[in-house]
Amino acid sequence: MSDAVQTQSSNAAFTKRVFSGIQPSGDLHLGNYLGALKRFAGAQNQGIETVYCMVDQHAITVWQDPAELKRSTRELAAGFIASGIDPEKSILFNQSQVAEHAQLAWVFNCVARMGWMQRMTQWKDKAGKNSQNASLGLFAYPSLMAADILVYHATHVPVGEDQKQHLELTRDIAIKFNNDYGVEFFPVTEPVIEGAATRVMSLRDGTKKMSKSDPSDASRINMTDDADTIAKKIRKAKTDPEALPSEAKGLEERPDARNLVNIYAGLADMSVDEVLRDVGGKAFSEFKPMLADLAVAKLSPISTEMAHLMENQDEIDAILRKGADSARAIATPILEKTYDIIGMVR
Ligand code: AQP
Repeated sequence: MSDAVQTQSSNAAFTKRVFSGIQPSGDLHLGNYLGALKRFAGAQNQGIETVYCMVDQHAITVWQDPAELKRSTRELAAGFIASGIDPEKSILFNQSQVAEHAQLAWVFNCVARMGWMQRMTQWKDKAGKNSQNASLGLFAYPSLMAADILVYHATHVPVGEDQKQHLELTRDIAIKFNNDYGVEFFPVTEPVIEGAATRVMSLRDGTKKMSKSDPSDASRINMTDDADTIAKKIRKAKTDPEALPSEAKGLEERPDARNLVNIYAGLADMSVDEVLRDVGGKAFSEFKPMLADLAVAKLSPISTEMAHLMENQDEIDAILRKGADSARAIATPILEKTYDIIGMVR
């Protein structure tokens, strides 16, 4: 999609480093878990350097209640840790504590083009018909996201399918910067979007993604929902009257059914075909309780741990401060070098 010319063919010169972030803009849900958190822990446990961030500056691109933003940031940190992110192994912090993100974002605002931003589907979806009234920050969101990633020279970014377009824009910004200044300074980041549930859909509409901002709480499973609530939401999830097929292609025209099977596959670490080999031919009245049991078994230990961690908020704050110090140790020299490349006197 870009006006940038692709010249950099590999990231061979860069050490493999993973970066990803989540907005503290509401309650974490099953989409965030399967599309992001679960895979973040996977990358950490492969021994790769991992940097994970609560992107509070992204959250304020739409209005956030200040007290609620603080609570959500700490709860999100608890969600990361309860999902297996170990602050001793990964760098874990909130974005606003590392000023280099916003500083590099300004540079990228001057590299990225208005037309690139205007094409972003998230901008079109979130700003809607009222775009003149949307914040400038919401428009420039992908530029800050590029800075989040590139200020660490991150080479790999695990995200859900919904973030693919923003990552392509991150690549375009890196390529244009490198071309404009005749350097190979920023890596051309690889999106890591794999597995069965990289796009978890709404339980009320299998064509819409599960989202924190959906006004219907029944559309999503929150990570803090108790067992009864999870079972009730799955029981009420939209489906169709047919039994489950025994092969994935039988789900092609059945978005609601496909979503529930995808969720099962994501939670069980199975492929969709493996799930259908076991449950093909079953009615939803039989499959839904199986899915509810699996969801409760996987999510309950996480929500219990989150509640436990939230009892000691000072400890969470200390973890985030320490993580921010480690993040700055990587980001500061990269920003300094960027300033030098673009000709800022230091
Ligand atoms: N439905 C989803 N399926 C798979 N992955 C998802 N992610 C979000 N929703 C799904 C992944 O979670 C990570 C963090 O997302 P985010 O909170 O930073 O932003 P978002 O994508 O805008 O999430 P929401 O829930 O839709 O928030 P709102 O409603 O506030 O916009 C990303 O890796 C994302 O891919």
